[in-house]
Amino acid sequence: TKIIVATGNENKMKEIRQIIKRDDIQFVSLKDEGLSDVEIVEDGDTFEENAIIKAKTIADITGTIVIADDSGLEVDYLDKAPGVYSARYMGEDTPYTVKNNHIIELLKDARGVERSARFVCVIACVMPDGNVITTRGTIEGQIGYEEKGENGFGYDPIFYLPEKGCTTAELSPEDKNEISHRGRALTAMYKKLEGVL
Ligand code: ITT
Repeated sequence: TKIIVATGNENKMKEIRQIIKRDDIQFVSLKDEGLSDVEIVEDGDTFEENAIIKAKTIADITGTIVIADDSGLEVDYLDKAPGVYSARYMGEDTPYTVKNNHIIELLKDARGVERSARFVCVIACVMPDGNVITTRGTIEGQIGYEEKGENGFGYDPIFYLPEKGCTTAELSPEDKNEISHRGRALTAMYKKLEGVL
């Protein structure tokens, strides 16, 4: 079964392929399908809304199974910002090291549990008959005091896991996928689809 992933984010694509490793499922990207130029208006207020918008926009064109991932970082001290605006925070083209150090600076007076944060991932799936399913996964952590680690992408270098004593950027891809918001949301989606694919 071919499943189109309505994303332009190569890092997500890589993780999705690592999380669900099955010979009978091929995840293809918008780029693979020549659909990179399709305009997707991500104007929802929630991860669920945006994931559905992305998957539906592509499914309306292809009529095939499409999934989308809408995700982000919620920092409690910042009233859950950047949240659904995680990709656009400080501008889409601002390097992540700048965004990460800005968040560290905003939290300079926060200590311990005041630094709590979570990654959220919602996977939406649109079936050829128009049926829509969503699943959500989260991982709880804290904002670190400095960037650490070279793995992962985006906010991973500042997402510290107290119980592991490291950031998600210091975990191997396998270890991150095992516990991550994306790993959890996508595994839950796979379980829902297993019967119908
Ligand atoms: P698509 O909409 O094309 O899928 P995007 O990068 O714009 O790609 P989102 O709107 O869902 O995707 O934004 C998610 C952002 O949240 C992403 O760009 C990262 O900055 C951050 N993020 C999500 N998952 C993450 C992870 O596992 N590690 C680090 N940062 C993550």
